[in-house]
Amino acid sequence: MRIVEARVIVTCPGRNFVTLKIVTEDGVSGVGDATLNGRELAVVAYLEEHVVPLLIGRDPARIEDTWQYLYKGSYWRRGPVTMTAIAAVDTALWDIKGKVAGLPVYQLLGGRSREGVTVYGHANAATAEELMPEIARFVARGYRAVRVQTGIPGLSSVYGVGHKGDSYEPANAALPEEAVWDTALYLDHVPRVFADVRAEFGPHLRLLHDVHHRLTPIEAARLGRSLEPFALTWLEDPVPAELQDGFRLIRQHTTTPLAVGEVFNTVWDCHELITSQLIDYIRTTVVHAGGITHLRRIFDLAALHHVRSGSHGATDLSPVCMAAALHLDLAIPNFGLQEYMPHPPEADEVFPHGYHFEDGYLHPSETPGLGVDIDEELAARYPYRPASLPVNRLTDGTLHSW
Ligand code: EZ4
Ligand code: CO
Repeated sequence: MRIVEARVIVTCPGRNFVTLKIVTEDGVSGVGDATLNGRELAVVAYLEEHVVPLLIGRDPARIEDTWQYLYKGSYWRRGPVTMTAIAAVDTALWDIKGKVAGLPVYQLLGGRSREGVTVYGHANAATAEELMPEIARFVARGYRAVRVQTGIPGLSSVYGVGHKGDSYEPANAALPEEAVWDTALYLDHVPRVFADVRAEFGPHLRLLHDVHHRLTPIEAARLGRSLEPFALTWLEDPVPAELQDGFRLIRQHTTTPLAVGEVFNTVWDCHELITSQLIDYIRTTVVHAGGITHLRRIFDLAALHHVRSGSHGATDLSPVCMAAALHLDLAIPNFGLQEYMPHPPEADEVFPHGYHFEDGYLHPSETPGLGVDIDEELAARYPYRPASLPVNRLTDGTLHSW
């Protein structure tokens, strides 16, 4: 069997998504997510100009060989654009393999290791008063874990805190919006919020918090220590993680569990974090870390070092990525948690899928392959719109990050 066609589909049902669809000579097709938030068209060009010509005529069954060919054969290894493109190919080939075998992809990965995929939702609120009902909404719907983010008194906007409702969209303007950040105000406020949340919801609800890379290691150590009484499941992205050694310092000072990895694209971004046991959860996911094939490799290394998975699952990862992530989540021995931000209805319509939420768990589709597709006619009705993530400046104007 040969690949005869590979199409790159760009659509914006509520937000931008890039999808690769690979078609074989027998008419079997597979899909892969290729969305890189705010840099979508760079991946489109990489795929159309450099990858699609290499796919035509190849055997779609050779998933590992194709992965190695695209990774090693380009000379320029790694990087988010390259790895997102490779992920899309890899995901589509797993979809095809499942369809040809007549099995859901998790069966090809070793079968189920659990009954369902435990997910966490996002409770965001501008103020502490609005926060409690938001968390209660998730509890009422059966969520076992909730990420808690709030506004900070004295700061007019805070990344990761959206409007009321299920989905927020940080990539909100064609050119990046700019916000002001103050670490002292943040470090003072967050422990008070978690004290209130624990007082209201008791000791058993699993709570998470995302720092979005805004602290230095010693600041993060202080935050982690001040949150210890509230027993978080994880503190996410405490520092920018180019320097893996930074986590060593945080680790010396706090027992608050650490999660990182949504911006990583290969195992080389986290091998030190994992092998030195500097983190507790690795947040790499299918679309940005080289597809199912490479993510499995990262998770296997993590399993050897007491690190569990905690894959990124924000709305800029398409339902195709979510479907693929769920198959892997169900199969691996060291699954931890899966982030889940439901997509807006128009995105769910463009990407018909069989995975579903029930009682705090997501369940992948039982249909052969990934159990997700793209409705290309509908997708064509939502043209691409440039959208960027915001940036933060300190009060004196210094560029910070998110
Ligand atoms: O900032 O998906 O944990 N989730 C997050 C997300 C990310 C966006 C970036 O594209 O931090 O909101
Ligand atoms: Co995050």
